[in-house]
Amino acid sequence: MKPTVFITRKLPDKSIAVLKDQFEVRMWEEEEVPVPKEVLFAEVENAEALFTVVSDPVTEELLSAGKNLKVVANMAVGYDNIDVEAATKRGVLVCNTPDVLTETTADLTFGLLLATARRVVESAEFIKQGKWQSWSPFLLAGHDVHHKTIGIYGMGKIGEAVAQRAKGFGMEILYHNRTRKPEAEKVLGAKYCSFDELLELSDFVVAMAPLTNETKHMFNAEVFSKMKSSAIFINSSRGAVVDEEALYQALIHNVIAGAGLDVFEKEPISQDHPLLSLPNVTALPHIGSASIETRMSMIHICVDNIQRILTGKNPRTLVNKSLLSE
Ligand code: 8YV
Repeated sequence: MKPTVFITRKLPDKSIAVLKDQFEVRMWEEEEVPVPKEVLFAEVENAEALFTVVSDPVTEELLSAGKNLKVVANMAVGYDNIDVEAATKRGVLVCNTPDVLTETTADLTFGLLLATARRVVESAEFIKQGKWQSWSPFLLAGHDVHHKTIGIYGMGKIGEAVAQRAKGFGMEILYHNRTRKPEAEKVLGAKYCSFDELLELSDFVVAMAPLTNETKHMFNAEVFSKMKSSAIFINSSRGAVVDEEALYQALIHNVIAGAGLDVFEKEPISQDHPLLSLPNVTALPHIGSASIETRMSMIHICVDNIQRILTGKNPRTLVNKSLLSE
């Protein structure tokens, strides 16, 4: 019998042809509705490989149901949706998709920064709604980006790619990270500083950190109160690094000037989410890596990893690396 692969989202046929040739491929086909829990559990019971996205919680309970599971291939660089410890305990390989999405996510992050500072979305709505009656000096005037100070919290690969873009805009680049990044300091002129200094000095504070127990809700009321009142906060990493209620309060009380958000604590958010009611918030539906080229590359890595693992080879990318060295 061929090993079974279960895919939780509808993918283009041609992108999974390699899997279809060799394995029994089952896929949740509905694009508007996520796979229901009971269907997911029933599918995982018979699967050797599971193809997931970040909005699929891969819990210890799900992993226990997957008695034959060998691999979870997550179509994302982040894997906070997966209980990696539970997977490792069961010998299940967890694969992600690093590198291929770095530049694409940095483009979106910088675009979100520009859009928020220069009120691009608001201005586009304004003209479409027929509100452009006359010219006035401060009509939809925003704030400059060039030559301002950007503070990047989390200088991983995407953080560095954002810094590269900031350099092109003549910005002063500050960063805070668990470890120093000599290359970014040398090549991009980025300056390492404490988290508090970053908050106090930056015109744009960009959250680029993965979601962990340490980073959860780290952007809270106290943190927002340390930022400039003219600061714009940008988040395209994970929603839960922010205390959303604290951000809402900071925005309505002018503690900070605006926010550009590609991610939210519980996605998808509904239209009545309080942050969506604020004119100084630019909100996007988690599209950081969403270019056709990059999404195809991400699928390709997942497919390749599944194919390799189910045929006894090592994957190209692996999160729980200890499993291969045993
Ligand atoms: C995912 C992401 O592609 O890579 C990540 O960590 O958040 C996105 O790029 C998307 O959320 C689907 O899993």
